[in-house]
Amino acid sequence: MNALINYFALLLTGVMLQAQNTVEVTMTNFSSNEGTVKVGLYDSQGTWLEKEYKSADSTIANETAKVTFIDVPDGVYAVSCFHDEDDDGVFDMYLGFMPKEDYGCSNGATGMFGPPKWEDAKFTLKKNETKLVSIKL
Ligand SMILES: [Ca+2]
Repeated sequence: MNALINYFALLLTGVMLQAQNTVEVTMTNFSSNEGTVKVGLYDSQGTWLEKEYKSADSTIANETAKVTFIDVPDGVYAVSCFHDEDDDGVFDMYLGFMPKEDYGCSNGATGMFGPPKWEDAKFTLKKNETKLVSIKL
C-alpha cells in the first residue's frame, strides 16, 4: 500500500514539475466569414513563420474566431494567423511578397517592410498560466 502511495506521489510531483500552459487566441475583425483561419504557435526565433510548434484551424463566425493551444511547456512563444479566405491552405501573396489575405500576430506585431518580427510578437509562458492572445486582423 505504501509503495502505491509513493508511486502516486511521484507521479503527481512529475506532473507538477512539468508546468503546462494554455494559450487562448481570439481573433477579430475578419473581413468575411469565408474560408478558415490558420493559426500557428511558434517556439523559437529560428522557426518563426517557418515551422509551427503547434497549429490549429478554425472556422469564422461573426467575423471572429478562437483557438486554444493546451499542454504548452514553459518558454517563449509567438502566434501568427492568417485568414485563408479561399480555403486553399496557402497564405496568398501578390507578386510573392504582398499579403493578399489578412493576417495578424501576437502583440499586434506587423511588418513594415517584410514579415512581422519575432521580437515584436513573442511572449513568455510559465507556471501553468493561461495566456490570452487577442489578434485584430
Ligand atoms: Ca489562401
